[in-house]
Amino acid sequence: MTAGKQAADIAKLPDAMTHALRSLLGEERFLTDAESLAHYGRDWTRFVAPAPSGVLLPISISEIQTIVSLARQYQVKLVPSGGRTGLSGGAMAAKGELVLSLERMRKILQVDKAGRSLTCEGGAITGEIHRAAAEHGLMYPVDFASSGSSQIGGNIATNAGGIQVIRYGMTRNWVTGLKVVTGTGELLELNQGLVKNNTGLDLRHLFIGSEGILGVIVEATLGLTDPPKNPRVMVLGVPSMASLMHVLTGCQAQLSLLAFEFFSDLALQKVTTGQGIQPPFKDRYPFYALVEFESASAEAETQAEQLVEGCMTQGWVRDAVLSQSESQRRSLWRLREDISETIAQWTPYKNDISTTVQKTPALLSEVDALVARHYADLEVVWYGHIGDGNLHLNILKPDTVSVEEFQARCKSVSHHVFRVVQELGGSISAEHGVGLLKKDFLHFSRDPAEITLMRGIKAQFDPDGIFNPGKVFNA
Ligand code: 2HG
Ligand code: ZN
Repeated sequence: MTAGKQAADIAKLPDAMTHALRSLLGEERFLTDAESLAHYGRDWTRFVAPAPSGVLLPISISEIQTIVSLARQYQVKLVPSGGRTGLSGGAMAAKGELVLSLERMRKILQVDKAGRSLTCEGGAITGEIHRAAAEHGLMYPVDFASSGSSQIGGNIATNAGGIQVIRYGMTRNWVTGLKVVTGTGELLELNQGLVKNNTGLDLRHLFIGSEGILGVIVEATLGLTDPPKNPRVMVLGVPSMASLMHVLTGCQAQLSLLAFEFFSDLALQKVTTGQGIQPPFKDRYPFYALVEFESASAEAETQAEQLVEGCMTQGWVRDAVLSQSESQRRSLWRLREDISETIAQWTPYKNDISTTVQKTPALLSEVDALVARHYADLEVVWYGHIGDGNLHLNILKPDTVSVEEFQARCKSVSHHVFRVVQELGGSISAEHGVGLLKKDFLHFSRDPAEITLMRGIKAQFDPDGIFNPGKVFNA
């Protein structure tokens, strides 16, 4: 990327800071052209316009420390930036901040086969971590549709979930060590990749899910595990949420489960039409389950077939397809994994909500009734990680309505949705984080005492409020 037209916002940076950054990073790694500002200033959210002052591309921890100390000296804000695949505006730079991109710090530093761990720089791409682990016969098990461009620092800062949480848990479960640069410019080495370390408060966990408000993650050590044996996928046509829960109970008891996902009929229609892929069945059903399991032996396959037959006898499953090859397994996954990207063209209003698995049908039916009342004229698409109690609710913007009008209308209904979530003891953000989009609603999931403590912790790590201001809560 070459430096082009200077954006008006660059004037906001004190000259002395601009000079210091130019001499630290050169023209090549301090970008101020309009195209770069627009590109690096935004994540995958589309409700806020990017407006950073510049983009910084450091290549070392010491450069990052210098940047933080300059930011403190001149009171300029920094937005840590990974692959910017987030959906809550956590990586948006919309107020003249400097984007601190880790994209030039993406090396895999070490794979320790005996210790089953991998150490990498904060900008390492998730998919490259998967490949590096696979070269050693191991697996980093956090996976999702955006793993080709998302970076590990961002995954950790948002405690990313994904498609196999039911088996492996969230990112938090796999982080054994972190190096972070805090808002004071200090480099902290947290937990050093240790499996066992009971020496007081574990600050590593504060950075996991911190959304960049405490500092920036510059290096991570991750646990690795064995890859699953012969994973196979079934897609099931299901008449109701209650049936889906019966199927989940059966799968938990009888299969070595890797994923249990769901999507509605409208989600299936959008993804098959949008991506030009074949629907799994001739007939249509209200919901579909995508079940992935290990089929290490002939008995495992027979057991899965018997389970599906039993569910059909009960009326819980109406139709079923089981992958017969690796390429079929991948095609079936596309029915679920490609939904988000397919519906992005309708600038959806997204809600990423959860409750306990048991209460998930109640959450879906109550929220569904509510959105049917408020959005009778809009298309509502449901899908998600039903086996984790996590539902993705997407409301599609009609072409005739402006983004601003649509957002205002949806935001006013969010209060009602989040009240239902709160009453069911759930979370207003199961995996995408609070960022900019959910911060006005944080009190639906966290009580005032917790939020006060969060502010106090932020002040300890970042006394001048340099890092990611206005995200998670107002400064
Ligand atoms: C998924 O599960 C992602 O596909 C994206 O978390 C969800 O687009 C969404 O709402
Ligand atoms: Zn998801």
